[in-house]
Amino acid sequence: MINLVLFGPPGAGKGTQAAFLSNEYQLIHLSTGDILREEIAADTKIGQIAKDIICRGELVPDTMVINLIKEQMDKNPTANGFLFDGFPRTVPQAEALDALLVHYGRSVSAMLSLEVEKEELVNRLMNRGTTSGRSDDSNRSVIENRIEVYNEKTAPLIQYYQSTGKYEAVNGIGSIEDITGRLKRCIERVP
Ligand code: B4P
Repeated sequence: MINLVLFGPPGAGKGTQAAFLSNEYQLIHLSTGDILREEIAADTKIGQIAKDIICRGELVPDTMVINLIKEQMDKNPTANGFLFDGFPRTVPQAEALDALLVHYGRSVSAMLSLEVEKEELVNRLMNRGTTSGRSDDSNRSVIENRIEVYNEKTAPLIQYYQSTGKYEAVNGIGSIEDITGRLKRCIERVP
């Protein structure tokens, strides 16, 4: 049973790679970005709160995303494993994930960190913004804010997972297939 954290800055390719990996390893794909966008589309209370925060490129409150992840895990008690995409994004989220997994007798198997430099991230997201309809992808200053928020609040998780020996850096530049291959080689080394 494996539980993977797919990590990286905005636009690193987490969502893109998660689709292949969850299928290949029969894992439940949990993307907090996708879940929040569903809440926004359904105009729920959570969606109404998240909408403006996402538009500005900030992070939604920890308790909100932790509860959303818990709900999804509770719905899938017999899952083969989970692929967490875009979660955790803060140290309190990582601590909450560890506690949730302990509750199910599981733990994080590996944290796979896609490494892509800033200019490439901005280009990819601006490019996606031309077709995605995502408000957070269509404005350069919002994209740059997302990257700053990542550096300030999310990048410290690298140290968090390094300290437990779970961190694996993966070059996120190249063709989508090549990057999938790199990620699969890391997953196959997971004990
Ligand atoms: P996410 O949905 O997680 O947004 P993301 O970081 O842009 O996704 P990703 O990196 O997966 O991009 P993708 O693969 O699609 O979050 C959106 C917002 O929700 C956050 O800013 C935050 O406000 C909120 N949120 C989400 N989770 C949260 C949490 N845990 N706590 C608090 N707030 C949270 O790739 C991007 C583009 O690159 C695509 O167009 C893709 O086609 C392209 N691409 C991918 N791989 C490529 C490659 N190898 N070469 C060229 N292009 C590539």
